[in-house]
Amino acid sequence: TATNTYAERAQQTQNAVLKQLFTLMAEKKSNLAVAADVTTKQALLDLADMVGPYICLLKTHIDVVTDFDADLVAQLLGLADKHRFMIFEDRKFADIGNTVKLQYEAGIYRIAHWSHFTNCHIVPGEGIIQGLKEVGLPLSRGLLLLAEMSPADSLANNAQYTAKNVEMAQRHSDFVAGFIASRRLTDDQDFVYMTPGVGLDSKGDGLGQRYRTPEQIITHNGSDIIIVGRGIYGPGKDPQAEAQRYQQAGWQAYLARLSS
Ligand code: UP6
Repeated sequence: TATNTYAERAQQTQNAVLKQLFTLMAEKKSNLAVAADVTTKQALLDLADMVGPYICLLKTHIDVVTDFDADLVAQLLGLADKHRFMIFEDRKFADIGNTVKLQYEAGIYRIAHWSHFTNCHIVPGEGIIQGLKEVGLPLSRGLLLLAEMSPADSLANNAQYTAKNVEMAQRHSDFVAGFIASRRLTDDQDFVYMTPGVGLDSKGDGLGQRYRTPEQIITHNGSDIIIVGRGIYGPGKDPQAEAQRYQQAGWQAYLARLSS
């Protein structure tokens, strides 16, 4: 699972959004993304401001915010500037190309206009990537394919399905920036790997979620970014202290990979 450093990969990639991500990962010494699954505007802004210094990426589910408005987006972008992190709306698109174009570009969320990254399932076929690309590429956005999922029994965790994701990513490498997966899937270092289902204190949540450690994911599986949600702001947690802890654990795991 040896890879070049994030800084080297920032130099090597032709993809502007990936270059920006790898560069700020190297500069902030962070491969931590926080999954900000909170349901009010203020809670989301407070969390982003608290964890901002420790993360490379803020992952949102913007449709769970009860009092969403355009000002939330403006303030989030302000925090992204202040703390230097990028934004990934975890929309998990899953419809035909024409429909996802509308969902990505329009509606009340207008995701393409503010989110650096988004993601999709390839269940509908390659048209989903083509549709999202028509909207996202002119805006210099990046797409992640859900090549695997964290629950053990996910239907995406199937060798043939996962391999199809890699093939489609290679055919659309101008727009596909990488994968949601538990491990590195190709030798091509131009793709970034992001892994959810990471936790240091818990093994699961009783609803199918499965947690693995940064060491497993980054050192041994060769993924690049750990995505942590409730491990950072769950009941009784101090989000700032936990973000710092996961940043350190993620970075140590990366250094261990480089020296192995
Ligand atoms: N997520 C997963 N597993 C996947 C894909 N995405 O957990 O395969 C997302 C969830 C959630 C976050 O939608 O936002 O990652 C995990 O949160 P948690 O750390 O609180 O479990």
